[in-house]
Amino acid sequence: MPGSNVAFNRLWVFSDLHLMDPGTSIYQSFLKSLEEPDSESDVVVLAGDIFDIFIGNSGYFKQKHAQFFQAIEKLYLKKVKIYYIQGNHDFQLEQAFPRDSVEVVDSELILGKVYIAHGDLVDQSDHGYLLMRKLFRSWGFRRLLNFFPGKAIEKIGESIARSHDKKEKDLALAPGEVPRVRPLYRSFAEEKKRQGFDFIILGHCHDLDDLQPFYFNMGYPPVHRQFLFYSSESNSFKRRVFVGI
Ligand SMILES: [Mn+2]
Repeated sequence: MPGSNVAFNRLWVFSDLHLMDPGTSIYQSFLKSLEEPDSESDVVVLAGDIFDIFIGNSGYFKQKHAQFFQAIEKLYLKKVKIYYIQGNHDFQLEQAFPRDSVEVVDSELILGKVYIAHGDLVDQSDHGYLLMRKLFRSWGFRRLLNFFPGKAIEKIGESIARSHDKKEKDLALAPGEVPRVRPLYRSFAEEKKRQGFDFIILGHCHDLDDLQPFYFNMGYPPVHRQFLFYSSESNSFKRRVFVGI
């Protein structure tokens, strides 16, 4: 399992930012947050859907997100350990980062007693999505990506992701209504707790939810403006607010 034996004092978890334009305040605030980790006992986990679309390793995405790649390089030079758990908007990233700088993880990451996943595998009843996921992460799809320029991949990816998101939004919630998937995520977290994990972090469903002190869903940062921070000193996860957005 990726990451199992990593020792750390501080841990930052980001997901579901759905970044598009580097000119936006959430993008800049995220980059600002990446300036804080500064030693080999710090870990940064990018837990999927950091970008609205980032597929494969084409120069197009690297150029568009040059500021992000610079931030990653700075962290790497400070010996901060970085994991990227792929999401359903950002995948096929195995070759996207300079060697050794970022460890790309397929679906789940275990850091001692901490379990982190994007969360797109929690709802096992969504067979259509699960099949699509398998296809998009296949070797054959990776080969196919090589024939398309990054700009085209972005366009195609956006329309596929939109259709999936739209399906979810069709089930739009009334104020105060509990999302359909919330019990699924909670029982997934409770099962991981029974397996011995102290903390379970999930994203993907954009439901800002927690079962204190062990389960946290990342919510939807463009609306909720938050990420998660852990320190071994407090041995707890706290929600932190993105500044300036
Ligand atoms: Mn997702």
